[in-house]
Amino acid sequence: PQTVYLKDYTPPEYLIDSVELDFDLDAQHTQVNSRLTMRRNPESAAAGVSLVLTGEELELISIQLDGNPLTESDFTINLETMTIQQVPQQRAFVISIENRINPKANTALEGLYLSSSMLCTQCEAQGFRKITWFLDRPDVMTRFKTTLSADKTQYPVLLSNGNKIGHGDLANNRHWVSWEDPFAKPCYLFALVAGQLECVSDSFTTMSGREIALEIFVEQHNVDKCAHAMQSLKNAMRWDEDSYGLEYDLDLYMIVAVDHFNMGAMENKGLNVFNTKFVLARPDTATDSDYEHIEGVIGHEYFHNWSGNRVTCRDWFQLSLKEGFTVFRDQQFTGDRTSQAVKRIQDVNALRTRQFAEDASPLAHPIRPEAYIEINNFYTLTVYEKGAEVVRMLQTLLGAEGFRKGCDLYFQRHDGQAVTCEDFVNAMEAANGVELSQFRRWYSQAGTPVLTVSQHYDADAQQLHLTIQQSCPPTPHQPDKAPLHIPVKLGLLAADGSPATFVINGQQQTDITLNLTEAEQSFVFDELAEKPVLSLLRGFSAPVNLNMPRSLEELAFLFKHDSDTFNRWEAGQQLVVQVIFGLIEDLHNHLPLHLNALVVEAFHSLLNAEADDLSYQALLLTLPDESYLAGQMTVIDVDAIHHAREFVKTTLAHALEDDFNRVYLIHHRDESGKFDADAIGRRRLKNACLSYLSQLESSDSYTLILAQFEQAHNMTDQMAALSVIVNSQHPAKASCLDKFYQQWQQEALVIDKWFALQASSYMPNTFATVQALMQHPAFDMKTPNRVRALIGAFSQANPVHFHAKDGEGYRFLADQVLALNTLNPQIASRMVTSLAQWRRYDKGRQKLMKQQLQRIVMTEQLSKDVYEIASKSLA
Ligand code: HT7
Ligand code: ZN
Repeated sequence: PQTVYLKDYTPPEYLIDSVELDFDLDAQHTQVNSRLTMRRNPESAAAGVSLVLTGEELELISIQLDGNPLTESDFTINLETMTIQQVPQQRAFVISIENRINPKANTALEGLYLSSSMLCTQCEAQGFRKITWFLDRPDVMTRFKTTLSADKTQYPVLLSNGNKIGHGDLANNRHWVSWEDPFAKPCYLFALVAGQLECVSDSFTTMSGREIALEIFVEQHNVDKCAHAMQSLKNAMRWDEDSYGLEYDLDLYMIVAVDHFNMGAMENKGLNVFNTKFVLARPDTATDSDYEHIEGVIGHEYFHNWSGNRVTCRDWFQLSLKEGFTVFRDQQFTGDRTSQAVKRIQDVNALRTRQFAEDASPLAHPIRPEAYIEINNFYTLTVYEKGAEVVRMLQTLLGAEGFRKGCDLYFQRHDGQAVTCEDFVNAMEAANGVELSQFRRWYSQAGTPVLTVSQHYDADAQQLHLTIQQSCPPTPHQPDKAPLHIPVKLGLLAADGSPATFVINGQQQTDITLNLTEAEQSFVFDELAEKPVLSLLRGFSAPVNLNMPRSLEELAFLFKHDSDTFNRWEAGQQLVVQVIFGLIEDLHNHLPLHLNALVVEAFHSLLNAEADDLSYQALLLTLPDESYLAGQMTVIDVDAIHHAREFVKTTLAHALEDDFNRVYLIHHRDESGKFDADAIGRRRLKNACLSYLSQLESSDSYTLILAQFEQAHNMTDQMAALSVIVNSQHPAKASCLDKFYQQWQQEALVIDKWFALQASSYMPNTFATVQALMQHPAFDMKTPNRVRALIGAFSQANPVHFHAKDGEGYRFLADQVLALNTLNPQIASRMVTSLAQWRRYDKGRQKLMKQQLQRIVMTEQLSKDVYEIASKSLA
């Protein structure tokens, strides 16, 4: 397969000023008629007179140039393109094409496809070329007029981008609807939807007083699960006006929820298409976290209207320009709507566990990659989540006001354009009169930097000396790294836990952002009468690893006193991490395990402290994930990690049983249907306690858990109980699982939870359960949510069983990847990434994982998607 390089970018040779698309829709035989008004791009330096359009898996019916039919000698078609030998160079011309496609045969869910009984499209990144021949690249922006015709009974609702400009009836029970989008857009933002859909409507009045119609389209049985999505949309629209001064531009905003979707949602202009998972919610079917994710994803897609649609990407290497920025915006939004402290911890936790692993793997790449085989493989944690961290660092460096000025200038300069990450940084510089040349390295350099910190307190001089060295491990094609511009926020604590005042650069302060720009830098903090405790990298001000020796006492002190909510949580995590690694060493040396009393004491005082943010309190009580712990080990030992972590949890449960019971009972009440921060926080804290109590495996704890399962009227409590039951020897396990299935078998999203819970269980026999679930009538390889729930949960959220010593987990995954390869390459390649970390395991597992990767790579007719991930993993 061919590699595409950023360095080879050239402007398009031709432009498409407008396109008229006519779809004669049918599940198996859809005819597409397109009329492209084109001209040569005056900015192109290329000399040729031929026109190359992209198109894949299309059946040509006819083609004309300026109304004259072309014959076979006028053009050539291959697997990916159509080349028309000669087109006018000095004037506009019209290409008219008729072609046929088969949506039902499209299991890759890219282009036009069938989801349940509705037709829908997914065009990002390069799906439009599976609809018709076009210039399928984001820097070709076109005005679209689309007419859809279809059977009136099967497809009563016909939607596309922009405004509805006409409709009517046709013979044979067919009808038509025309849509026009007044904004020029790249074809990746094109969408159409046709089906038997119900519409939930509302409206929003913008800051300038315009009334926008809001419409959510779902299948009839889901109408009662749209209220939260609608409210989320209105919250997002208001938030973007208040926070960025950005107003919606069309008169209509539509969202359609579909069962079959490769990702979370898609920001098509005026017609978002969503995975049902990020729209549908009712208190009894969706958890509190589902509610928060829905609001976050609705916000994310809405925010793309400016950061992505009005200002889009020049080429796909610039993907983080829209994705990193939009993730940053949705993180701010969710933080404002819920708790900034909790949101930041959740985001950093995900980043450190998953993106840091990607950055340390053979798949590491900069947030602006330089080469790809299949662009769909670059919708990564690095481009999205690390990309958002880079935008956050810009905000930290420029201050909230400076950052906003930079955003205003960016939108003003580039409205209606397809631009680059460089343009974004340029706007930040110009608006603030600063120079960010070194900062730009974050866009081109892969890998997670390491900050090695040493400190020395000079009592005589009343000074703290701090030295920070930065380095970055090599990543593929980047053996040597240059120093980055890293903002490091810090504060100091006095012995009584209060903020310590210090003097730096002649100024008295209690916190500061240091600018690291060199490989090694030293800082002196004056006027410190006593030795302070350092709280470094507050708010996780940069996506780096810290290498800073700390005593358990110091961590326990910060866990109690740090005023920075992120670092307080972080101190608790590092305290437990150090203890767990001590236990892992004991396990390796066959020594008996003991839990350090400091940990028990820290958790005891936490459980007895007053708290106003209960969700934050629940996070403070949660032990680091096994996958986070794995990321900290040179050679990952999944069994020892699991054993040591369980030992800590069980010992805490025994030592603090009364505290866990008391806090559980204080917060246990039926508040189903209440989604304010207090009610959510109470559920989170109570369920954190329940999880500890379940470790006791006592008849009292079994009774408590079963009662919660049976009496729950909301999915958060029901799932929390079922989850601990599934991960225990609870005698009612089989009957609870069965009851849950019977209760929810009509709700696909709840059944996904049922699959995922069983696939991620630590209990023995899980692999056999997973194999049996593959044969379950409700399992379907063509439904990505189901595949993620079963195969994804097993391979990504069940380290102990996926990494079983005999390699059965790896073999199973490779079998499924190969089955998915032909059905849905995007989903198949996502599944391969679990094998990419093979070098991090012991020799025996390395060999077994590598064998499966090799087996995948050697398979004939491998998709580009799977080939790229598997071959790069082996490199
Ligand atoms: N911008 C959207 C990306 C997306 C996507 C990419 C490849 C294949 C399928 C896809 N569905 C959606 C989603 C987003 O980031 O908002
Ligand atoms: Zn996005």
